[in-house]
Amino acid sequence: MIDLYAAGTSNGMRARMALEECGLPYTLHPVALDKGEHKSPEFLALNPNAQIPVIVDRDGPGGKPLTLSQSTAILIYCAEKSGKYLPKDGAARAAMWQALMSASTDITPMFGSVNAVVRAKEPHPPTAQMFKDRLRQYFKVWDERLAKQPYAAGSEVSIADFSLFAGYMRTSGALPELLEGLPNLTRWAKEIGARPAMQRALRF
Ligand SMILES: N[C@@H](CCC(=O)N[C@@H](CS)C(=O)NCC(=O)O)C(=O)O
Repeated sequence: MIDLYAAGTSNGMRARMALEECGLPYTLHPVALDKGEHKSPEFLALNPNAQIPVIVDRDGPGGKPLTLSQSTAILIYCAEKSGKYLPKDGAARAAMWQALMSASTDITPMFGSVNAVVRAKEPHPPTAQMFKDRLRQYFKVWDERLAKQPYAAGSEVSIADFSLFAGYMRTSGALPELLEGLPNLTRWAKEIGARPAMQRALRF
């Protein structure tokens, strides 16, 4: 059994998507960020960075408990543990790492940067616009890629799709204008979002 400590942010969703899609049994422990629950001594013992998500796998490698933070590390851990959503072929796997890194390290942090600037005590519109333009550009490239292939990393669903979908979902809620006029990305998002495991993962 795995314990998941998370909230409904893109990083929290990414970890829950990993568990749901990989079919690993888990218990969700919601962490109320607005109440500062991620700064409690109990939570800091799990992640001294005071950030969700965290998982504790009581049956980790070698049968020992394992505590893991970083949503993309959790995604990879669940895929390896279940043997799912990691392409076997070397070239397909390399394409998957590239897609995964783009989704996890370009999209989500850029979304976070826009939010941070917009919500700052002294908002700075030109900086916010710069980050928004960058995020839009990333999604445009994704749209072009998805015109040529059905899934984020090629012809099969992989953990890159789950990572990208987490960023897509948060953007569609907060900055929907950045996703307008991107038909291939929209087609892909409809398909990935209709997966039953994805629907369960989004219910925070
Ligand atoms: N790189 C980390 C980022 C984790 C992160 O930024 N978590 C945010 C929520 S999305 C958080 O816990 N923020 C609370 C805070 O920083 O005070 C990951 O992918 O898990």
